[in-house]
Amino acid sequence: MISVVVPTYREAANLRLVAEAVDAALAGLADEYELLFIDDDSQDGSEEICSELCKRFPARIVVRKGVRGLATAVIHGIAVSSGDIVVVMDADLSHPPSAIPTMVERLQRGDSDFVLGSRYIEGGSIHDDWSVFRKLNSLIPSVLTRPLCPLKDPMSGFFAFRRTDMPAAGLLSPIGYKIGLEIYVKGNFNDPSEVPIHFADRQRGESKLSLKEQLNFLRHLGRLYAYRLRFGMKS
Ligand SMILES: Nc1nc2c(ncn2[C@@H]2O[C@H](COP(=O)(O)OP(=O)(O)OP(=O)(O)O)[C@@H](O)[C@H]2O)c(=O)[nH]1
Ligand SMILES: [Mg+2]
Repeated sequence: MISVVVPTYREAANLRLVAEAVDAALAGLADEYELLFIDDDSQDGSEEICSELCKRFPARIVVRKGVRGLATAVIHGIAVSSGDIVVVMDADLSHPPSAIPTMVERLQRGDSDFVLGSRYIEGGSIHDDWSVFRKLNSLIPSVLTRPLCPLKDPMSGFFAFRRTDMPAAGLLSPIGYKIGLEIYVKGNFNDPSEVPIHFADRQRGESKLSLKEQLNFLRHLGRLYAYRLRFGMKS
């Protein structure tokens, strides 16, 4: 079974489109799938929309009350999902579900143990009207993480791995919005790989990426470096 874990906060306008696109990509595969929205009590109609969606798709919504945070939502979603393969993606349709079959196939064939949807390898792309600021905002953290990880787009929130390689919950100290990197650094991964994606800009709903989150990312990175210096560098 493939578990697709999608953190959501005020994504009511996107849920149906995500469910349809995931179903179009995965319904034909030999493995079954489940789609989990991990919602931080958005109160924007997301729950009602999901109760309709779950009649048509193997989808459900898990609502967390009194907590907020993308990273902890993803960890919670992984914990309550049940597939042997876990895929994490955003709800704003930036990540193309059509890439999931390739990601899953690599894991199943043993070609790779951590597969990332990547903007920055050959064949990958971003919308060509990104401002210089937005590009730097995406590239600088990638450069800062290079010693931790050989991947070209380590900030990507679109990744897949086998549940058995997930780091123990006690090892994780999620802050902020980049959890894929932490799972990679602390998990049992030796053969990471990237699948090129076109990263589509969000069309509906609002971005939750704030300056505070970006500063949090630097704190998070400091912790990951401390972890690696203690337990040895991986790459
Ligand atoms: N559960 C939960 N999900 C969140 C939270 N913050 C963001 N998300 C979800 O995480 C995903 C990524 O958030 P975005 O706002 O798109 O952040 P981003 O992709 O870095 O920024 P943009 O490029 O502006 O889209 C989306 O599916 C959000 O709904 C949160 O506090 N809790
Ligand atoms: Mg986004």
